[in-house]
Amino acid sequence: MSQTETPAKPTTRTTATSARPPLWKVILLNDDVTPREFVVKVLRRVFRMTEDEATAVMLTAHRRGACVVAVFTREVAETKAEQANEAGRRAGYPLALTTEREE
Ligand code: TYC
Repeated sequence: MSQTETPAKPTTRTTATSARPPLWKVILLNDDVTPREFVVKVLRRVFRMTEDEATAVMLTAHRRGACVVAVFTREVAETKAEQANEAGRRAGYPLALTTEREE
């Protein structure tokens, strides 16, 4: 390239115009009724967590009122939240998980 030529513009974008789908948080809400062990069991089954991971998430929700369990694409987040809610319903507990779009 000669001294007078302008270099080609870089083609790599640094800002996200993103082909990635938005992510959705699954949020576990505390309640006064659902037994701790039941919450842990459901988290382990639905979110494939270890005992320690599930216990940590359960305790955070218990102490702070809510805890982000994980993030997924919208459909996966909604399916998992519903599976956990359904498990609570079937057992007669008010276990509640919601989903929220990530910023
Ligand atoms: N607070 C419940 C109890 O004391 C346990 C619990 C924890 C319930 C987290 C829901 O998301 C929850 N038995």
